Amino acid sequence: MLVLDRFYLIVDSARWLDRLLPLGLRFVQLRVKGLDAAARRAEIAASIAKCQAHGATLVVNDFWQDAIDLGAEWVHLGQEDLAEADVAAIRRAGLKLGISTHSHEEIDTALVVDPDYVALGPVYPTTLKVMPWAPQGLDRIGEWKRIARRPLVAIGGITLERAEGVARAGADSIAVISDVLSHPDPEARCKAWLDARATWPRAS
Ligand code: TZP
Ligand code: MG
Repeated sequence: MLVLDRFYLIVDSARWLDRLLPLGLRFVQLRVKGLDAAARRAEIAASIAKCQAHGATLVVNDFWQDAIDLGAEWVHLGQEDLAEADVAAIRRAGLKLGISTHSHEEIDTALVVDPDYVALGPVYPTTLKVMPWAPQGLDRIGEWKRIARRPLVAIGGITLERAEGVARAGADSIAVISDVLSHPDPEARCKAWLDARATWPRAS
């Protein structure tokens, strides 16, 4: 089975990468919203180049056609994106695919396209995204692992203090936004995550 880095940072701009990649980040998602096409493609291209220069892997959120055109390795899709995406084209281009899920129906839908990971969220309450789903809690992680039978990414409201519990519950990788990017010292916080992840037990 594919092994994901246990720390998965999500950034909203390529500028974060100059600051955080030198710390040893290995798995990063670029999640840009609200840019015009040219600005968005420039962000994606810059992020791919920066990650390549540091031996890190970039996952492009939402914009699967840009990800193909610009030579990304991974794309991440939500359920609405998945409904409109050409998954066959993504696969033909050799990209790996991660999919967000929040309910049993959504994981059933996700598994039809045989994704390389499934993300479950929000594990805890998150302020970053307005969502109709109640926090999933840790028990859901074990359940999702059994259903998904592939790498599981846990996301939503996960702080460094909560991370070990999330890993123990079975998450293969933990995706984080605000605990790092809204921290007064993002570099120090990112480094603390990178150090901590080596100490987490693997559930299976
Ligand atoms: N999908 C589910 S929760 C979430 C997304 C994009 C936001 C995660 O952000 P944070 O700050 O780590 O809670
Ligand atoms: Mg999306």
